Amino acid sequence: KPGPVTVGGVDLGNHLLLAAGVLGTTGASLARILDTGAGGVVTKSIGPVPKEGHAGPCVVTVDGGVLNAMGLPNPSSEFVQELDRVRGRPVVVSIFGGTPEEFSTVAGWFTQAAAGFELNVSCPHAEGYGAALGSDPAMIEACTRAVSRLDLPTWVKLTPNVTDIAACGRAAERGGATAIVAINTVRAMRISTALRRPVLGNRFGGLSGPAIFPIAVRCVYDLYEACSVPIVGCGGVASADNVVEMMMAGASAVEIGSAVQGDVGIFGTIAADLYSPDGIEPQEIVGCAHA
Ligand code: RRO
Repeated sequence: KPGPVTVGGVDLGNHLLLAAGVLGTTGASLARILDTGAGGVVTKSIGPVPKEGHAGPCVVTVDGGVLNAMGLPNPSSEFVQELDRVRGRPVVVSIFGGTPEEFSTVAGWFTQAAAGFELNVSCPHAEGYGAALGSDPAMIEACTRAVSRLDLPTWVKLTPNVTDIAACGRAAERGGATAIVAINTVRAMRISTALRRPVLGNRFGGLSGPAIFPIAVRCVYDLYEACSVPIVGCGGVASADNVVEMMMAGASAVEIGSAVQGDVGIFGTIAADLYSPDGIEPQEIVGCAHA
């Protein structure tokens, strides 16, 4: 059994967290995933106003992963009540906004309930919120500073849909980020040849799952060289060996999303493999592939 670990200011039960997404929309779901062996959980992203999300289909299984365009559905400030059920547990609240002021407003609602924040500057299909903001280092820095001011751990989740992810990581760090999370989904599209139209209602969306694991490893590797704060790896992780590989690239903790949809017991399974008596010592392998 691993001891507790602290990553980017957040005290975790182990190195494995639920990634932001649909499994983080209720307090009951977050509690259940913590009970299955996750060392921490990240909520579905919460924004400045309630949002219904895109018209369906919003989630489609494709070769190698899952394509989604949920459209940032969230209950906004009402979500605070959901967190009553997980008070005192390692819950990182994912937040988004279009401006530094909006990020600051949303974060302010959760200062009592959150163990820390994860700033979502990386949704690949969000009008006014995702792509433009997340590829602009000056905006990343300003939004990060608006939240890090509140003196809670401030993680910043980056998009892979940029030429220079290291520049985005350095910008978050200048803004006071306590950890960098990489990656959000990869901008992608599938077309139904039978229906002659895109499979997603929104036409394009974000790809997650095993197909993006090599992209995530490359991003974590780049960020580890560019940044001084810890890196949290995310993207296609589905096994203990994937966790070890992410750590060798430079991740101090790892988030799992799509693989949990297919197997709600996966945290217990991976933790049992990872922390077996003949398993690895995470503190010895983080970044070892850079030697
Ligand atoms: O809600 C979404 O459609 C969504 C978000 Br906020 C995100 O950050 N990443 C993603 O793939 N989908």
